[in-house]
Amino acid sequence: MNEQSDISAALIKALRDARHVCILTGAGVSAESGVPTFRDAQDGLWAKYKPQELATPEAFIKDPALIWRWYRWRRDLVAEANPNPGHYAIAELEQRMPRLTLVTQNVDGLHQRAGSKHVIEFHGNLFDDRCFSDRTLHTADDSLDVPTCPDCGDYLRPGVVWFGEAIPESALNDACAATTDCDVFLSIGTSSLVYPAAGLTDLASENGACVVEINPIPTTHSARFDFAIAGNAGLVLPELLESLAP
Ligand code: BV8
Repeated sequence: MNEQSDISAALIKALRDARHVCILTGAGVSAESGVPTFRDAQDGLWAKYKPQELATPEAFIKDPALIWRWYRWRRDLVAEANPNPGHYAIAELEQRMPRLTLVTQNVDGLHQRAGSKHVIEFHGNLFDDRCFSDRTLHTADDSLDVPTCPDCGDYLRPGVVWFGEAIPESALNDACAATTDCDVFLSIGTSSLVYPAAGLTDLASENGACVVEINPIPTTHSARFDFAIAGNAGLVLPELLESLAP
């Protein structure tokens, strides 16, 4: 059944009047593309691991071959996935809004494949291969269980930000500047558990933005939002787009 989401007239007005909209997305936006979220139980071989325990430099140092197997499994899974209506609606919003900044915690590249032009990849990109020592970009030899850097011989690693690692400076600065400046901040498909990304909502609110959560399940932060829309991104965002049409 195509239930109408509770998109209020006040929210539509705030979006229509907005000079600058900032969007933060999390794994929930890719869930409808078949990409498991960080809280979903993993299947098969990976069921016995927790993503939070694998996505760390310590796990990589302990068993680089295991970590490469996990990321190659995720790369194959994402390569088979397609953007969903939620991704496309965000890309369309970027065309319609006077200014829209998209900050994503997702590393799957689906926003770019859906047509979003300017994406701040807060946690890096799954498909980048970087030298473990100096983070320079390279192309891994996939015939090797653990590819090495052609410059220094150290291991290559996926170009994502692991737990305990700093957010890339430019991504952090650009995301904070946009969050501070925006009039409306949409937090979509995130449990708001991972920092510093989860702190952007408070930063937006403290700087006077109207803050909106879109998530089928209430989060620990839901009460902090001016609007909390209970629904799947792939349903709510196209409806939001339609409500904005003149
Ligand atoms: C940092 C890339 C400091 C990797 C990811 C001890 C030591 C150091 C740091 C810490 C520490 N303790 C805590 C911290 C901070 C830590 C943190 O926040 N930990 C949490 C667990 C408490 N943060 C960090 O470590 C960060 N760095 O603090 O550095 C520093 C500073 C200077 C110098 C050195 C260090 C780095 C965090 C980045 C981690 N990397 N990803 C990879 O992908 O392999 S995070 C990972 O979680 C993904 O990016 C994911 O997107 C992100 C957040 O999760 P969500 O996106 O919210 O996904 P989740 O599954 O949780 O929720 C999905 C939601 O979607 C749910 O609410 C669900 O209801 C909803 N949903 C489902 N379906 C839909 C939907 N919504 C809409 N529509 C649907 N259809």
